[in-house]
Amino acid sequence: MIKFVTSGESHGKCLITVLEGIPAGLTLSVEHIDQELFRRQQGYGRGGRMSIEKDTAEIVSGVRTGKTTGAPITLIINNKDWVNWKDRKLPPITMPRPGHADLAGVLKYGLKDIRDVLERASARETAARVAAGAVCRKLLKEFGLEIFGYVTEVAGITAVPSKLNQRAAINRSLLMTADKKAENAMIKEIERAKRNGDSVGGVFELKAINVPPGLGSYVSWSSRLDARLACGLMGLQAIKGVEIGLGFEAAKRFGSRVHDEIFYGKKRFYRKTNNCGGIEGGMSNGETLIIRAAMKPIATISSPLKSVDLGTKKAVKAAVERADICAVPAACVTGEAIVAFELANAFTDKFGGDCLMDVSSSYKAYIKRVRNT
Ligand code: EPS
Repeated sequence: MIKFVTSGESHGKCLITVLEGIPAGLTLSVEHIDQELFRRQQGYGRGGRMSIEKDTAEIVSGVRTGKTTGAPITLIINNKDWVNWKDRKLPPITMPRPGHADLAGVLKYGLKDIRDVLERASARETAARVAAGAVCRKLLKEFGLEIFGYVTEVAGITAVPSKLNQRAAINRSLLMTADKKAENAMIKEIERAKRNGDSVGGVFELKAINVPPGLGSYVSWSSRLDARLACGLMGLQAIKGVEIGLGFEAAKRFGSRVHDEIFYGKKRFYRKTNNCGGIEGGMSNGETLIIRAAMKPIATISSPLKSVDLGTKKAVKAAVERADICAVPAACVTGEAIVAFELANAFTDKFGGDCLMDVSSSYKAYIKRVRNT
């Protein structure tokens, strides 16, 4: 089983990830992780913080001579902005922002200053998750599994689905969407939100290819791959909905228009449709995984909403902090990392192994058996 914990605050010294359960023998370099950290920092509509930070990871344990040893891997990302914050005498924040962790956070932990909540609740933490996901991605790549995502909607502007798979165009796009016309309209909406002191959300889609059948299990609710993916993605800041395959649309149709018929050819079972998003009975079925997540607009808005002061209980306007106007592409990159983690976890559950060689022989034996079924 692979597990990880992150620690660190948005304006603290650093973010830390401790990742356990990665088999020994995996080639791992900092460049691989940094490439993903760089991707997370991109996207139209980001706030001022992204021009301060240049996220890079330091590997401080679990890797020797460029290979994992099987021991917990510790990754550190320094916050460049920390030097600007460490000696600041800041007044307490007492005006909770609707939509943020502020109010429930101070009530739950008995705190007086919202800053004690927001420092950890901030999506800055997702950098640490992307670092963990980058290692998981590297492991999955050894077996041909790849994960990629793209933005399908920003501020209600929807991209044309047929254009969305073009990976080179996605990489070039300011909003991780290959539909140029939609991208321009999305940018206009982000600009409008900026002028109005507002923020926007959106939807991103994630795909995982070359996933073998049988990851996850129907035998227990908590082993179901769809449950694990949904849990991971709902754990991402600002995510309010997750769909797999047709998702909510499936509920509207007759069964005959939903379920993917089974065919056999070239020594494998296959489907001509993929409405189930590659998961049946809580297990991967060998087709591409298709997952969508909906992100609400960023909670900090510079034309603030009504709130109540924690001390005086008088009506006030909510606090305004530096923030992004749109962070959907960053959430998409983090979503890829989350899917990588959940798949690597399900993969090592299935194929086990303390070292890559063991995982590999178990994987090959399984694929051979499945092919002969
Ligand atoms: C973020 C860093 C943060 C925010 C944002 C995400 O930096 P700062 O607070 O210094 O501007 O830009 O997080 C939020 C606004 C939030 O409320 O979660 C990052 O690195 O992605």
